[in-house]
Amino acid sequence: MERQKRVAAIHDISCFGKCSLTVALPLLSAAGLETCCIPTAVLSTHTGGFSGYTYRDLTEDILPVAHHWNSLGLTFDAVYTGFLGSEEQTEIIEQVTREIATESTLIMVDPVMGDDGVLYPVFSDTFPAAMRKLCARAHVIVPNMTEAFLLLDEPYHHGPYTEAEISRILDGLTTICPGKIVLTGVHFDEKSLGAATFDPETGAKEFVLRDRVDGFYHGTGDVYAATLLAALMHGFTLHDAAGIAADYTVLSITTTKAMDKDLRYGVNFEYNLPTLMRMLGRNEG
Ligand code: PXL
Repeated sequence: MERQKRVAAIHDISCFGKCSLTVALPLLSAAGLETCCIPTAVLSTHTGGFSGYTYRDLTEDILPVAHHWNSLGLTFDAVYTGFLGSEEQTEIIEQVTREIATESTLIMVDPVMGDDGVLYPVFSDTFPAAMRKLCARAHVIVPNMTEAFLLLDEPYHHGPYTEAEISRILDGLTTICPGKIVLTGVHFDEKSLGAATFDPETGAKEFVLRDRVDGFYHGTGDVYAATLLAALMHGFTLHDAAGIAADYTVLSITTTKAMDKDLRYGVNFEYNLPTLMRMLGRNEG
């Protein structure tokens, strides 16, 4: 049997609303990966559309977890970071990667900061600059359009975008992250939506577009990023992994749309997990 790959997911736990760790862990497990986690904060719900949520910042707990793992000699095939509980955590996560990542560890940073041109309310205006530094240590970053503009310190605009603009944004992001880039929320018209990828190894800029499903479905960025990582861990190329992530995200959205439920409650990514396993080639037996 092949060696099982081990991933450390570093995100918040939103106890209700399906995003961050409650999405990443089950998706990565379904992909056959050993999943470990460092929670960055605990919230009663995510911040997207709920009011009155609880918020416990776990900044102080992060490094002790990494020290302990280090003392146990644990190694990781990937470290995957998402929503961070405080600005200080961006530096702490850099230290964590120094402790638990080896030369062969893939560091994937989803620079979770905002949506629809708006910084999430828990972050201050200085957060994007701090996130920029963390992206410099990543082998893969997965910003959405809002996060890309924040990282580039440029004013957001809604799209549709042109190929030339997306290409320019990818070029800008290469000055922030030396690794692979998967830019989500890319669209050239109102009918489609997808991602643009840049692979510094080949220099290729490619697009992965799918039919747009109307509506704002919460947590889809996390479904996309976790599935992307799962596919990369299974050896798919960046472009193919971006395609699998797009297909699985669309599937989760269309399943949710058919259920007609409160969109703040997250997408039904669970229903199609057997399909994800097949997409990743885990359908034998
Ligand atoms: O899905 C990104 C995310 C993660 N964690 C928290 C959030 C959000 C988006 O709103 O609020 C707490």
